[in-house]
Amino acid sequence: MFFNTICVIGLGYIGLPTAAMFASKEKKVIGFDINQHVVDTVNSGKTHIMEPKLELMVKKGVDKGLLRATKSIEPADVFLIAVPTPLLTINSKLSIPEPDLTYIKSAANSVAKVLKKDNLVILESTCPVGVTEKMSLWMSETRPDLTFPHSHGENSDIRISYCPERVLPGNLMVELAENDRIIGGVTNKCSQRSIELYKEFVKGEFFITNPRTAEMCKLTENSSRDVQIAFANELSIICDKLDIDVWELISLANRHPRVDILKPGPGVGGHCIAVDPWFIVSSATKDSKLIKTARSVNNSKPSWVLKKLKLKIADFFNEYPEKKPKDLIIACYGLTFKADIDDLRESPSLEIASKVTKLNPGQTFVVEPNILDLPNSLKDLELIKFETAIKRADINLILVDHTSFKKQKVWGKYTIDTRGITHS
Ligand code: SAJ
Repeated sequence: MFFNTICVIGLGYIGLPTAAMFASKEKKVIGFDINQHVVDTVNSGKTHIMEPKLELMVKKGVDKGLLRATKSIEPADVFLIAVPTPLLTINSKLSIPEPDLTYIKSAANSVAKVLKKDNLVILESTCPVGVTEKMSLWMSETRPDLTFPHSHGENSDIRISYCPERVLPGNLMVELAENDRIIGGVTNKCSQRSIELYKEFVKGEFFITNPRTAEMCKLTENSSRDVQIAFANELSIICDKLDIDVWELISLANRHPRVDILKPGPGVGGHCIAVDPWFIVSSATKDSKLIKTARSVNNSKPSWVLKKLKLKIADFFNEYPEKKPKDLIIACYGLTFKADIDDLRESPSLEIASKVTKLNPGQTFVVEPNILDLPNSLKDLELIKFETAIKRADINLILVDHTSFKKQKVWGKYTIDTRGITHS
């Protein structure tokens, strides 16, 4: 075995579970994060992320002295980079959001400073095509005393690979072990080393390719899902116009042996599907028409939901003319970007809920069982319990299909169900 110590850079949704998984296999793991709160939380055997089975695994690793978090990158045998790649603000000329590689660049630079001959560096962060090769170049500039695979091939001192994760939040610890992995080594030896490492806990198959294909593979998987969700969202708008129940329609169409339509919703959130397609669009703008259109279909869904809400409010006052606008109570059910998680990143429900308060002259309630406090952008709203909201609200707006919401059988006439839970 060529490795004893693994340094995981970035203890977020991918880095922390991966670090905990290696520790569960008796490996020594150093977890690096720039955030002091994250470092302290992990070192106390707790987690800052809600994910089934994660906290127990972190606690075991910390208690056994195998997992330790730190704010400085230390020498190791393997460096696994799992830092965020957000989008920069809109590029004014093209209106295409550009990827922000600052975190990857800074991680590469810090890792380079402590590199030793025979180290393996794996990039797991989602990135535009070509970044792994660039990372090898950036590191070689910081460490001219070492050789790197982009220039020295199989004889290089350092091995570098791109190995994207494909785990689903909510089922992360299971998928981390069971999913197949794409291994994009800069050379074959880089790939072989990476497989040797992941074999510690991955039960799925390994598929070797080059870094560019591996990078594009990750982007393709998420863009494919985005395009399919856009189709479902477009159908929901068309069906509404044609007075057809979209949920019934999809379930009937899906009885065809080769049709499998996804579910419409209030829009697409999370830090992957709502972001990654832009990495393709920004690299090949003219040729990514469908991918770009899917993004705009999904991005426009929150406005459509708000239009439906305005119509519902008008219907409500037609039926109850004695009610005053300031007495209207609207309840929004769910803020997370999907069901049964606590993650609010890029959630369309956040945008919708904040706009509901602006168009509602009365009170707006929010029900979100998976968070304790509302984010700053929603401080004007009131976070309340489901039972109170369902009793008091005049209009219900269902934004997330949390399991607990599905237990409610009667929602009332003035309900907008963006997730189809009242139809199941
Ligand atoms: N959504 C719909 N309708 C659907 C399915 C999803 O509106 O039928 C919405 C969800 O509500 C959510 C968004 O799409 O707002 C994304 O949710 P998701 O469950 O499709 O995906 P994520 O973001 O939780 O995880 C995705 C996964 N990618 C694919 O399924 C191709 C996961 O495997 C990746 O590892 C992850 O992105 C990532 O980290 O890239």
